[in-house]
Amino acid sequence: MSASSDEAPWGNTVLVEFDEGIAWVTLNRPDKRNAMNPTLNDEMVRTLDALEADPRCKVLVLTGAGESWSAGMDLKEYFREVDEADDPSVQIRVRRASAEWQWKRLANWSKPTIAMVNGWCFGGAFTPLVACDLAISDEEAQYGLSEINWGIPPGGVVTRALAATVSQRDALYFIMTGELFDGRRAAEMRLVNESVPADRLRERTRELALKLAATNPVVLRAAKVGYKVARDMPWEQAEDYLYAKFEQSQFLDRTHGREKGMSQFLDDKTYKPGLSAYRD
Ligand code: ACO
Ligand code: V55
Repeated sequence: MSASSDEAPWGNTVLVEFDEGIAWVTLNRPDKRNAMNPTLNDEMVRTLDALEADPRCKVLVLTGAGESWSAGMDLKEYFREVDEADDPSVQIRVRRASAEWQWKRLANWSKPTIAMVNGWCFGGAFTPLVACDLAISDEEAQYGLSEINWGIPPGGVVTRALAATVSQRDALYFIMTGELFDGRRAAEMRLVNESVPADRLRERTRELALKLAATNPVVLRAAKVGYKVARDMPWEQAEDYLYAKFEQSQFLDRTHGREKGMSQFLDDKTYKPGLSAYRD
């Protein structure tokens, strides 16, 4: 594993390690339980932009340093200090950086993304959680839509993200009570794909990440972006758009995976997807 270099665009609040095509991106304010302050938000914007162009990153895993994934928005630096500044332009700038990485860039990122939830996940942290394509949680991780306890309704797109993943019953229950729930419950309500014991978290996430890292990146991008964009479209438009994606990926795939796959099955008879779907 190679650690971040000195000239890296990420700074102290974000760590990046490269490992066989996986970029392990760690929110790194463990003393503040990885609460997201304006500095971290700025560094995450730069990190995502840098990794998008970095061939060492084929898949991104987002995790947290220490015992927390993220304690949500930094109550002091993101809320109180911005209120005290009493300057709309500060609020606009700070909110923009937050949205830019937590969902605008992350949700439509060109490479696969996995949230590896290793501990606390509160409030604003639900946005990057849902923006990641897939999520694996520690069974014991604790989740909370704690806003109600702070005298604020969930803001940003927290509630919108929740509506894209869990049922209305679960969403409203946890939004309105602020009660905590664990990783098992998060998996049950499909907020995350699965939950595993803490000692298996990294291994299971790595296994999934390596599978994605070995998949044709052009086709993977068309498939995931296609899903995310088409799910909000009328059917007629979705069909036309998905065919456009279909042809676009054929055009962009310099490895000609589609033609090769068909030829291996139809002509050479060397490949049966049902038996060896992920072989070259
Ligand atoms: N914003 C700012 N600082 C935070 C945050 C936060 N969201 N979460 C933790 N911290 C800071 C604490 O103030 C403390 O700082 P200090 O050492 O300078 O006093 C430090 O992180 C450690 O926090 P503790 O509470 O001492 O850690 P503990 O392990 O006992 O508890 C826990 C961790 C449960 C995460 C607790 O800190 C907590 O409840 N945090 C708030 C979580 C929350 O509700 N976030 C949602 C905010 S609203 C939103 O995101 C929109
Ligand atoms: C929240 C998150 C925000 C915000 C206001 O509920 C509230 C959390 C990510 O931005 O601007």
